[in-house]
Amino acid sequence: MRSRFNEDDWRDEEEVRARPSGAKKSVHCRRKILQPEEGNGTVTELFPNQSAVLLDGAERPSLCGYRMSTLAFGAVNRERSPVCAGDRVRVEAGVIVGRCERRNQLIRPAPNARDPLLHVLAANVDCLVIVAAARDPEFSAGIVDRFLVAASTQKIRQILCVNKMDLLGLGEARPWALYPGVGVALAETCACEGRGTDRLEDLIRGKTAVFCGQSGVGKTSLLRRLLGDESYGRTGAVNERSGMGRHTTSGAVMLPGRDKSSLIDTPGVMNFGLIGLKRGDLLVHFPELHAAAAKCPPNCSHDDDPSCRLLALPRCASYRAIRDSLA
Ligand SMILES: Nc1nc2c(ncn2[C@@H]2O[C@H](COP(=O)(O)OP(=O)(O)OP(=O)(O)O)[C@@H](O)[C@H]2O)c(=O)[nH]1
Ligand SMILES: [Mg+2]
Ligand SMILES: [Zn+2]
Repeated sequence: MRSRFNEDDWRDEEEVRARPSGAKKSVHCRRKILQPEEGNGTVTELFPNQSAVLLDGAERPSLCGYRMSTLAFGAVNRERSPVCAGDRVRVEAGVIVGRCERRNQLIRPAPNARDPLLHVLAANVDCLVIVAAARDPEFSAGIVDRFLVAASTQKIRQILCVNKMDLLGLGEARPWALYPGVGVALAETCACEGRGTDRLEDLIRGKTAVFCGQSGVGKTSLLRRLLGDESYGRTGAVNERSGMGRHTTSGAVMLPGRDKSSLIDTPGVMNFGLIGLKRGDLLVHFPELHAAAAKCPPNCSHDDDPSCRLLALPRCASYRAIRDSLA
């Protein structure tokens, strides 16, 4: 799938950020991205015209509005909301007056072509837990690899969690078994019975971890286990909106985990935008392919040359599909 965002979206934002302050006096000149040390709280969840912010040292998040005259938003970038889960912000008298520079961010492609705005799902995370299901929905290496590339480009530690292991029969193939060999930590879990979640807990101890993946793979169910909170994400047996016995997460939410970890639950997504990533810069995010390419014939395009060293490697098809989707 082709990402709708091109490099120009990214560059526009960079340019505005880089504009020396005072260069052009306008109504927007008070709007700037703050330095990390200017923040005094972390955004945990978004609501219409408000965000929940956990102020440093506070026990619980509080709802805060926005001071649009000082928030770097709208004229300065093209984001759908002024802040996102995980953002460090400056709060004064219960109002968010500024947002701090992000150390990383995960941007979701816009759901439709008419929406020109960026949707930042989460920011400032230590690890991305890509949740997939062994079955129901079927495991898709293509989706996992896109998430892995997104994490790698943002220098976020990659963890793959394959959930619903109870649905896999004994001796059945595990196409995800290759990932530990390419530097991705792997946990195999069954959120229903709580199997394998100890390993996952070890991997994210003390970290800010964002849980992403397709809808229905079990992200919220895993968080319920990791939080030790049976009620998290449940609205009772029947979903009040759909009338079905199912509850889908509608927006990102950051929750305090055990051992000083912070866990971010997100709605099911198929993809992250690989914004600003050029075709020629993709290979390095597939470390085993990158290493193999050193032995390819000179100027190998990694396409049809039978002596291409990538051909025999399991993630070659994934690499090519992502490469061909990039501008
Ligand atoms: N068999 C089995 N079912 C599971 C497991 N984990 C979760 N489920 C079921 O899968 C369904 C979806 O689980 P959720 O935790 O809501 O999935 P999600 O990834 O949060 O979904 P979205 O919020 O829509 O993105 C629910 O019916 C769960 O009971 C598991 O380990 N095994
Ligand atoms: Mg969910
Ligand atoms: Zn090659």
